[in-house]
Amino acid sequence: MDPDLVRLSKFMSLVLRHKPQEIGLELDANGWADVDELIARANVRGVRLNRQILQTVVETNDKQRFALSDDGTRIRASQGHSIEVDLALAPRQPPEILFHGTTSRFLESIRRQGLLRGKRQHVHLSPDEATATKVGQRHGKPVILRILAEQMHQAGRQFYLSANGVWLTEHVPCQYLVFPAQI
Ligand code: HQG
Repeated sequence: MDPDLVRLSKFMSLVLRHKPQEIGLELDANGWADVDELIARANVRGVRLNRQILQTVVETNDKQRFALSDDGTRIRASQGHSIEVDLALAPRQPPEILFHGTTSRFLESIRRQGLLRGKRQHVHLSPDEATATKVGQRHGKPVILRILAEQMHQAGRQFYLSANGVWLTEHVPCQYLVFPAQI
């Protein structure tokens, strides 16, 4: 991704996932912001954004982090929020196994408490090992955990699939985690 677009993606992640108040933006209950308002408020803060650039950020984003409403007037982050929003995702049957990329310094705590959502609204799970590896690499040398998702689901725990392919759940208790053998 072009460095200017990466910078804008980070800015948009900040205001659409974590701190809309930083630019005086309001999100609705489902996490949507008005596109014209976002552009105007960004420009007041010196962030050069217009309709066309925003469209390019949405379309070229490496993880498809943002979604526009069908009529193109609203935008939201597809996942990753720390503020309370209701993405109104329908519960979905997960595949048998999902993956979570993390790093070794978190393992002791994960063994005790399972996967916690921390500041975010959900625990984020990946559909394949390659994606989980990239997620884990953000924290250090990646360690990939397997999640017995189908068993969790059968036990009544809900899963959601974000618009950009990230599986979301509230908490993964230890009994559904499989740690790599060498650790
Ligand atoms: C760890 C990126 C100690 C967890 C990615 C992770 C993802 C625990 C870290 C999205 C724990 C949280 C989210 C426990 C979990 N004790 N540590 N009990 N349970 N952890 O960044 O999943 O680029 O909040 O393993 O692609 O790494 O932002 O979550 O290492 O989809 O779009 O606590 O962020 O997307 O870290 O990543 P994060 P994550 P974006």
